[in-house]
Amino acid sequence: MKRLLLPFLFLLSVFQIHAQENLPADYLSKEFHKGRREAFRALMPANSVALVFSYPERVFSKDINYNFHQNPDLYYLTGYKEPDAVLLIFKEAQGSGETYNEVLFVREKNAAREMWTGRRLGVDGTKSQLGIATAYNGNAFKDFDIDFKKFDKIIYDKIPTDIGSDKSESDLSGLLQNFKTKAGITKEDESSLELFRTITSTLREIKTPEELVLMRKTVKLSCMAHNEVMKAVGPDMSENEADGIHAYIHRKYGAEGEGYPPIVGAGANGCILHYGENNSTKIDNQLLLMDVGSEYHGYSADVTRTIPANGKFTAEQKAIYQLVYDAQEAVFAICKEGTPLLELNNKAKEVLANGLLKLGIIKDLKEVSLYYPHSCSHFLGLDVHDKGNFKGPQSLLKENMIITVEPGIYISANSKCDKKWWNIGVRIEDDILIKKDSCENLSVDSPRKWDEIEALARQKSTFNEMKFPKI
Ligand SMILES: [Mn+2]
Repeated sequence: MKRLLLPFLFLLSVFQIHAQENLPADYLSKEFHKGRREAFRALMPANSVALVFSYPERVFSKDINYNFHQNPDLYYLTGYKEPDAVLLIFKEAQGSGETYNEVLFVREKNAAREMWTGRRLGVDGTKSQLGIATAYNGNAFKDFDIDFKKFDKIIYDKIPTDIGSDKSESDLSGLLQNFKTKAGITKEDESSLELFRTITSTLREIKTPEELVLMRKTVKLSCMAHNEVMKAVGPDMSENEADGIHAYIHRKYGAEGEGYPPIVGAGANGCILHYGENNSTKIDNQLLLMDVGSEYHGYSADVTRTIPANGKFTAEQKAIYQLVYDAQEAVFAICKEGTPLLELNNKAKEVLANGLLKLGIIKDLKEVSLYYPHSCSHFLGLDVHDKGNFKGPQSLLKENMIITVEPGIYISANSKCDKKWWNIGVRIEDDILIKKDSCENLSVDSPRKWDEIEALARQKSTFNEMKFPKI
């Protein structure tokens, strides 16, 4: 018997993809996700059900997809990181006998597929690692015994219409189609979408202690990356190389990648708000604007620093830089619980307008939007532009919100001012934790004052010593 069993076991092991070892030890805990589902349920109306689908996979090149990025709402509620999934949360317990109040449908284990496209948690892993007691394979959703008509409210997010299908019941397209059929949805119900947005925004705009640990980490390591580039940068460096140093430092400290496409623009490129080509081969003696933040276990930093490539600000660059700095300081001073969100941008705009007038760059305060066309703040968290309730003037800052404060001035060539100001683009962006009577700058580890930046730029970076063969 033993002799027969051994080859059999060996065969089994060939087709088994083993669980991964040496994973980070600081992922959000299953207790965190359970707590978030309970908080979600508490905000649901009586006799309701909510559905949260995974994000679609997207094509990068023919038969190759982009690295999958989970829907932050589903990640927040479950920790599940794979595509083709749907979570159901019920307000009240369902079923008779063994009841349940949540169900997660996941990708089925498949050794052959896992050898090609990576490990799958499967039903058992979902139960043991994510602590979700009721989990099924996606193909069971079609016949899952649920009468959607008995609920007073079905809560769901916008249903994507531009996704591919593998013609199975269990991919995202199949799950969505079966949901629409089972629930008799022919057109999205606006009030359902609104309710979904309100609940997820209400939860996600306030960070829990576990989230704050990860937010502090992602922001701190992004600061380390900015500092290293400040030391390493020189006129001969390309934008893309500076971008690459950020990416390397992020990964060195354990981040999965970046929370958004990095903006690394020199001179004129720094005046383009969402510049993303990062392909200028030389920074030259220009200002380099870097809006780069890591993503660490799902949480995004959003930090911008603007530095002189040769290590010294010119008089004009310094004047603009100081003005943006002053605007940021003025906003920090009112960042605390109870301040209306709209006040932040009003304050930034007021300081910038007065400063530009004083420098003779504008003739009328209203012209400030020529050079400061965006707004000052947004929520920050799992999404770089995170969810949060914004309902006009009555929306106030609350304790444990995290927002950005990011005033900027962008004077592109041919602007109607003295040409000595042209191609100066400055943004300074910090990540701010709101407290009861004040705020805490989480990105304090990267210098913001012009003289501190110049001092750091005089230091040598490890990257300056690295020599690679010429090709
Ligand atoms: Mn931002």
